[in-house]
Amino acid sequence: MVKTPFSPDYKLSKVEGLKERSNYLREPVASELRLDTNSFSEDATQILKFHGSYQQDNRDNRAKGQEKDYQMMLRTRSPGGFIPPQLYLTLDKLAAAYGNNTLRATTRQGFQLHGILKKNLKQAIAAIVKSMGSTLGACGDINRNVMAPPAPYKNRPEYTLAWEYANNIADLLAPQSGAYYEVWLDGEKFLSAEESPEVKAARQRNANDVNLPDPQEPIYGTNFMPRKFKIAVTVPGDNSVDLYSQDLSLVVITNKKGELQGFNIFAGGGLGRTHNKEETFARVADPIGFVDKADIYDLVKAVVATQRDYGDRANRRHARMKYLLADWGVDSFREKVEQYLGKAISPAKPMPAFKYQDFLGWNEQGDGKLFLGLSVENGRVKDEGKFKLRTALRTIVEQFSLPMRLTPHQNVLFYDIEPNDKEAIAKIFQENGVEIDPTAFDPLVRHSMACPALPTCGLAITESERALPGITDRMRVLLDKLGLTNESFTIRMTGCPNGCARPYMAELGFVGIAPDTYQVWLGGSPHQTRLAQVYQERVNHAELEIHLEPVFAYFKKSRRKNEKFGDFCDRVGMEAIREFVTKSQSGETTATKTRHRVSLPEEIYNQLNQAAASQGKPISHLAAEAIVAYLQSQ
Ligand code: SRM
Ligand code: SF4
Repeated sequence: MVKTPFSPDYKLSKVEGLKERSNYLREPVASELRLDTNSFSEDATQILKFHGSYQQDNRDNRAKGQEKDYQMMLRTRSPGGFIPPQLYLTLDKLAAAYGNNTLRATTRQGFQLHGILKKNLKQAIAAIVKSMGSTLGACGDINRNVMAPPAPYKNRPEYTLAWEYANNIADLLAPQSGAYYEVWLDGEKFLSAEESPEVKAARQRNANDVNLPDPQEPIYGTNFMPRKFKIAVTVPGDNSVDLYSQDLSLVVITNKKGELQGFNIFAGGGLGRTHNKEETFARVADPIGFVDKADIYDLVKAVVATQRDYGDRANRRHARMKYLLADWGVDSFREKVEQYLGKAISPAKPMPAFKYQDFLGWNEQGDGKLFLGLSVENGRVKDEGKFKLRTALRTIVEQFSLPMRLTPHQNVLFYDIEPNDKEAIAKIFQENGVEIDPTAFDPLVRHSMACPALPTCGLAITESERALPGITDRMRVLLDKLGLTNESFTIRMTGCPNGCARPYMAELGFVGIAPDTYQVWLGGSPHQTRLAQVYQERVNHAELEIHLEPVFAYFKKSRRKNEKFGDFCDRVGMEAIREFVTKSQSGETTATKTRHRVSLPEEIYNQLNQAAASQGKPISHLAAEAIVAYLQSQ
């Protein structure tokens, strides 16, 4: 039984009962899997999540009076985004045999397969496990995929340490009961790698009530966590993992010789919100302090135990750990963690400022070999017309047996590449119509992310992945029109307020709140170190330009030298932006005054058009320049 925190009449949510009765995540999944049905019951779908699968239906195929087109999504648990070559080839085969012919790199460094029928789920999961992969704990009220910077710098020990600890923490917090292997592999246990003895000992170590009296699941007990729980490990200065959005972030601290000293700790980030429910909010993590390397697993357990025992198990909308920090304050939270840890947490060690990194293009990895970071638009690995990304990745893995790291920005990185193979690899991409030079992309596309939303996500209110490419194009047209041609910023879009593509950390965020309608967020930092703010509550998809052109015009007019768009919006604030926009829409500023049409003879129009094209300017700009020059010369 879980401890019930706040009041004697504490009423557990329904999911708590399902977890408790599931016999450590076995039922009703195991029984329903044997039934000849197209779908799982609602109770089974809740437990199925812990096994790394969501029941979905293709929302494009919904028709009144007909059964939904049920299909399963599968998500890998891939600490630090590691995908060994044999696993990649298996995922690729599964996408073709059982899925929708695509793979999708996620914002937490996993791969998702969509479109798997219930009858094929067991074969699919078994194949993943037999190829050194896993889906266990990729979803559900449990520790999720542990993130780490994907860069394989072999000459920078802090990067190697981040991978090692991401892996070990994933092992430490993996479910122990064996249910997963019973359900999907008929009890056969395949492990990708032996767990480190240090991790095993840390799991069993029990001081200060940190473990539960539960021999099967000493850390989680029968009820697991109150809600999903997310951890990242990173290195000083590297914010590729979006560390402020995690429940718990650890930053590797080394000495000058590159030897591990311990970790700076951040806690209490989380982005999920519910529309019109003020009590739900996005929150950035707070710095908690520094913990010596010898205590790091105990610290992780202490934070997990704090959330396990005090997180809200009655109201799932208030159940993420960020609400404990918000309700208690950082100091009380730290004190509670210290009680479980049995010692004080030291003040944090100094660190450089965190920066956004995406590691794209060809890079040296520090041991004579190379790595290649590849931009994958919205993470979707597919073949479409002449663009054959899936074929290219498969061919490269087959020929060169390269390991892969998925990045937190839905991109793919190959590493351990022999310099002699560089040309052959580049040729495979070229033959399959895939651009690998990151500077060849519009940086707006390179730095954008969208969640899947429609048609697979059951919670989607608007389009996201299918809408964002058109919207980044429209933003580029606007910027060009205003003479901001070289400007770029992070754009992130989600089909609902849950925030799966972390839009609240972006410089420009679009969050679906009603059909075809987005909330627009501005002012996140270019390095994802602060939250954005709501600029407009509801903007129809077709009217984004009306609300954004004046903001870009204001930015152009009033930015400081080299100031980035997100920093500008944050500095001037939403009120000033809205005021400027209102004035400009009513014609009071020069930025976007009402424009008048002027007719031109066709020949002159054609000449102007050609001149505009050759100068790379919008025709209206060139015409305005010419007329202003003429009038001034009079
Ligand atoms: Fe997410 C639920 C997709 C990262 C916050 N997320 C979902 C579901 C499973 C919908 C559902 O519950 O039925 C989505 C499946 C869509 C589909 O068709 O595949 C979904 N989330 C994703 C992915 C695939 C988005 C992507 O573009 O890559 C990401 C998978 C990551 C992974 O490999 O584990 C994904 N989700 C995130 C993140 C970002 C992160 O973790 O860094 C967040 C915000 C951070 C956070 O958790 O605070 C996020 N997803 C949510 C939430 C809101 C949680 C909350 O605290 O309120 C939900 C809904 C829920 O849990 O009730 C959700
Ligand atoms: Fe689905 Fe919403 Fe997440 Fe997008 S943000 S994948 S719409 S839950």
